Amino acid sequence: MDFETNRFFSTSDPSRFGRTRMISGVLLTVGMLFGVAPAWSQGTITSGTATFERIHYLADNLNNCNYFIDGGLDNVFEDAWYFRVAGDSDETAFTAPQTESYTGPVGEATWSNVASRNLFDARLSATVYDGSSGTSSHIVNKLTITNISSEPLDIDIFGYLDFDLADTLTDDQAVLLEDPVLVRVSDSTTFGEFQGPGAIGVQASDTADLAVSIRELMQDGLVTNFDGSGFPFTTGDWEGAFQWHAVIPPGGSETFTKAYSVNQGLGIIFSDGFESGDTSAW
Ligand SMILES: [Ca+2]
Ligand SMILES: [Ca+2]
Ligand SMILES: [Ca+2]
Ligand SMILES: [Ca+2]
Repeated sequence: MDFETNRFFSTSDPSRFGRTRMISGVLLTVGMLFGVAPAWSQGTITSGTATFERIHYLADNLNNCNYFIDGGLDNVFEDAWYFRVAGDSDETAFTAPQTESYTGPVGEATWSNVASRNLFDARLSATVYDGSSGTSSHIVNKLTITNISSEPLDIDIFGYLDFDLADTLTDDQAVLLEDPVLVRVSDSTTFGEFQGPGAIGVQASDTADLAVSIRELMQDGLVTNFDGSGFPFTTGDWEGAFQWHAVIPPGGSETFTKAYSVNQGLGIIFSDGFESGDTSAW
């Protein structure tokens, strides 16, 4: 009870509403009251009986996406991305994109001239895959950064995920299966994996612990580099993220992949060379 209370209006940023399970209409009203309602992107991608619903792109504690497997419970509270260009004093969130499309299993969003800095464009492609078993699925998110400047772009990318497996937020646990690129999260009924191929760092925390919460670290006014802390994660409201680093030449692009699954492993997906995975091996 206490942490729910504490999370509500717990920071100086009025957009950081505490986690609630209010209906979206109430949330929208509250957001409008404070004039900080994010762009309410709406889009759904599906594969078989797996559905991923994008509500908005910023992780703002308002539940920015839903991941339903076989018409059952939602498994994800928020999924978001951040960046930091060399020399920046803190990370910056990717907020509302300029374009969005949702067709079949594929959702795409684009950001042109991100943050009006004349440094880079971004494109996010998300593909959901139904699993081979009744209650399994995975989703692959690819964020492509294109350097539009005349200088090399030295950039760190952060891929964030707040699993609430089986739509219960206080009972998730997590371990690092492969440091720093593969995490296993589980509760008593459900497990999920979270993978960041090529990541240089990973970190986890409890969203209720504001001193170390990753969403707080992404806006704390300081440079944040992940150190692997937060594992093993004992029971709580797990959140985690990967960090990648790249130096992208003028005109060049680099793609960062963040994948996660429910009730199936992910390791084979990226080790067999096929993102759709060899389901016979799971
Ligand atoms: Ca959700
Ligand atoms: Ca749970
Ligand atoms: Ca920071
Ligand atoms: Ca969580």
